[in-house]
Amino acid sequence: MKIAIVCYPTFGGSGVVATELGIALANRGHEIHFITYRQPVRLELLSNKIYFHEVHVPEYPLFHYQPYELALSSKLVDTIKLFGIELLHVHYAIPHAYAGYMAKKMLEEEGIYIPMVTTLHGTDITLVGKHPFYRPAVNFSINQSDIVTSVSQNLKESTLELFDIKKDIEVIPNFIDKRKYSMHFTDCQRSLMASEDEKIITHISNFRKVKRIPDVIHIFNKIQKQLPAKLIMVGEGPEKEGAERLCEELGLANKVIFLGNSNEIDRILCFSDLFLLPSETESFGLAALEAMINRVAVISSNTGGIPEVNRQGITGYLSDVGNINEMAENALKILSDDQTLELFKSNAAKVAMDFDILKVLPLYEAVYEKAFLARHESLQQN
Ligand code: GMT
Repeated sequence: MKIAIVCYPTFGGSGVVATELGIALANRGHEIHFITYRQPVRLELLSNKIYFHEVHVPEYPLFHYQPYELALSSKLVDTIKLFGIELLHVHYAIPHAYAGYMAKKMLEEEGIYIPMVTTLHGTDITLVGKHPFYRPAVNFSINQSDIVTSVSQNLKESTLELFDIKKDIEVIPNFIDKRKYSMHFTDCQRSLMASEDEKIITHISNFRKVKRIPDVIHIFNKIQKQLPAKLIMVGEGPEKEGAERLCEELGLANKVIFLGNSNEIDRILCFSDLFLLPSETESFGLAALEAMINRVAVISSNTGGIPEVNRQGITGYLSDVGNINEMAENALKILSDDQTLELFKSNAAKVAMDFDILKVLPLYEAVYEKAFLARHESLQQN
């Protein structure tokens, strides 16, 4: 099938999922067209089945806000016509489902009917989308999608609670491709980051408020008082500067390493023992799953869709948001004895395999097939 994928090209989870999905679909023989404002960070264009089409938004001084949705929907119309694209898959409702709907309508005027699948990722619903300024448009474009999917059961329930949705929402969880990780290297080079007796604790995110970065630091502070440890902080975002300051204040500067954004998170996770994800909310927690497949135990909050990924007492522990004392205690339970740590690490890798791409990809393919057939049936009826 010829499929256009619209996503954010940045380091956020939704863009990563969309990109990895596109690459995997191309490996299965589909022709994939990524349409976004920059080449997605995890996309390497070394396949004749993968195309990237950049959306340009020319600056015009009259506009206080440059109209990205308009440029995106025009680009969709042109690309869909030029390449004979058969299905549109938009990741993240804002503004992608809205722009996709406009493109569909413009194409219909020309007798081209294209089904649209919308995948909800989390903040498009729970943080941004529900705001009264956006809600009517988000509600409308979700209902206008031919098929709607969400990345967790919890996100499906939140969407039904927060919006007036008339469509069924299919849950298709996020996924990982173990083969990608195990192919790269065998030597984790742990010694680059810590001495032999130190445990390595990692956090990866876009450093926004919702990630509760100060909690990460405070949990680590409590852990390192009990056993030698290093904290590796990966990512960039508005909370990073404050986090660096907090580390200084707590006297942790030489125990916390800020690495910035990285394309090598598998390399970092490879030498990590524990992953911290104390988020305020998280529709799924892809970063935790990526940690787990790399044999890293997870200490997280019990919010949103995280319990669908991190299993209490098996792959790690979950606590109420903000309960940093319990999170630190649980971290110490896992870290203080090698046998226990090894058990949690191997459990994490085992449970992560429930989300293997080979299990999840056919679910998306089935959805595409369904959307395609439904579109054709409705055309025949009219
Ligand atoms: O919060 C982020 O890290 C970015 C955000 C995004 O939209 O890219 O992530 C959301 O989508 C990810 C992929 O489906 C999920 O794993 C994250 O849990 C979700 N973030 C939130 O719900 C806060």
